[in-house]
Amino acid sequence: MFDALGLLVDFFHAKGKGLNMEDILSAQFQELRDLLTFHKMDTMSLIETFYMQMAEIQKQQESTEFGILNFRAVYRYDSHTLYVEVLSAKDLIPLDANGLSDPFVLVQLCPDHVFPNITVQSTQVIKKTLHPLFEESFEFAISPGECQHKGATLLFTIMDHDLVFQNDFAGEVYLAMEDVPGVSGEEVTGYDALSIISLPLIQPKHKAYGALQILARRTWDKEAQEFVKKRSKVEEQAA
Ligand SMILES: [Ca+2]
Repeated sequence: MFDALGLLVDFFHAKGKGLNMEDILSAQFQELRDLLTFHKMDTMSLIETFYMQMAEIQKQQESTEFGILNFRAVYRYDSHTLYVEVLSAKDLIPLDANGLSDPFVLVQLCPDHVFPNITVQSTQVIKKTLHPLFEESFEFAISPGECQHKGATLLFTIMDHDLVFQNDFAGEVYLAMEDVPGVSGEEVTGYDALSIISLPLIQPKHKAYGALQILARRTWDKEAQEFVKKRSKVEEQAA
């Protein structure tokens, strides 16, 4: 008798050289379980999940396809202040006809509902380079509770400034606040002694599976739609 399932199992198994059957089933099960969990979540939790997923995707990226951002970040419990120093970037993608870009970096704390009073800050524009040196410092007054909130994320958006046309998107860098030195309450030595964090830029094609798609389906929910619209704008700028 023709045994389709048996063939399929053999195919994936590849006589022990291929994928483990347990892995195949558990990956599918995991996906389904995530989907069911997401459906039950309220919109705020889904937005928090989106940032957690992006920070996780960021951690898996080793490629430098869109360049690298170098920065320092530290949270000080004594002053309830997050200090961020945007140092430099290298190997950014050229977004101008001259084969260069005019990069600047937006520094932002996400999600908005966790940091409602924090405005987006920006570096200066560095003209005509793919290896900009920014060396600019920013401070954010936030509580330890906000830092430890589910999904709390430090987000850098690297843009190419354009005088005539809309600014172009060069990439994003996500860092979960829980990974910022000092957030867990540990002693942090002098600011200058802090090591530089170097992370590759990612683009929206590194899409978070799940949370964003489910938010998009909530057409009746104003907050979900606003969030999806904001993310769509980033995707358009990246196109
Ligand atoms: Ca430009």
